[in-house]
Amino acid sequence: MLDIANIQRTLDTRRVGRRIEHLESTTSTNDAAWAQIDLGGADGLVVFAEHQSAGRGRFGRKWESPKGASLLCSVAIVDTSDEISGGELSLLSAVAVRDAIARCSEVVPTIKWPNDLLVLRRKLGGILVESRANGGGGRVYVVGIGINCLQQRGHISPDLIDRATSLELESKQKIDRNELAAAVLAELDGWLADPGGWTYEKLHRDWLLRAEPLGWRVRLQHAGKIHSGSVVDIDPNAALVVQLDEGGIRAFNVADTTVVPDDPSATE
Ligand code: BT5
Repeated sequence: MLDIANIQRTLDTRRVGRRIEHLESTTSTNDAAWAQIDLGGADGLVVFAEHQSAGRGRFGRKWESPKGASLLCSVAIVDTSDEISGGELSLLSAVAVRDAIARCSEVVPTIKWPNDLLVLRRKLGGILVESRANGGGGRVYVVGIGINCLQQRGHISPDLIDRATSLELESKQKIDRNELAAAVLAELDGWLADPGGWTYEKLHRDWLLRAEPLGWRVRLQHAGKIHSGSVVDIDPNAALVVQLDEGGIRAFNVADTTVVPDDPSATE
């Protein structure tokens, strides 16, 4: 079990982690965060869980997590005055989680668009950003983060075994989930406590430095069609900007695009 008192003791954040909830089991930490948002006053709320019965990824995909082995967490951000865009939140979440992992372990994951954390092409973690309009103006976001921590090979389901990994499998050091949890919150807070304190240019540069190098070949499914090309940039909506083989440059949005693996054993 995570030790929330221990996490709170080491935490020196201004926004993220103002309130922390810890559940032994839930359907999804994102659901638990949305339920709190409906009650009000949830900006900066963090929900951790040891187990999810219906953990989700993008487009209704499943997120697997054997009990107690992952870091499962959702952060609520109530942005009443549009200080931050959904695209920026998506980009900074990936940068923050990648930096937290690099800070607490000898593992340095690469960001794969839109929000995967990979180690040598195997998925170590994923991030799901959900949002709604806020009744009083602006938007509300839930940033759901799943990081595989203590999984041994036997904990990973057979269809994921060749494309998923964990910190335990990638590192000789012992993994301290409390330290990682505190680092994730601190890194997120570094961006979110003062959204006016950094520019999109900085975020863009930081994301590109941590992501797969530009020029990577990609196949994307969008509006029922497959497009292939080379990645040339990321834009402020966190859309992937691709030089298409069919000609032209086009931005593909996170919300309606999936990456189609060339190799069926690769990550989605
Ligand atoms: C993601 O979706 O990668 C976002 C995952 C976010 C999970 C967190 S856990 C806390 C919070 N509460 C939730 O309910 N969700 C968030 P996507 O890009 O759609 O990737 C999903 C795909 O990753 C699946 O279809 C599998 O192929 C693969 N997958 C599932 N579980 C995995 C795991 N534990 N490790 C690596 N890959 C996994």
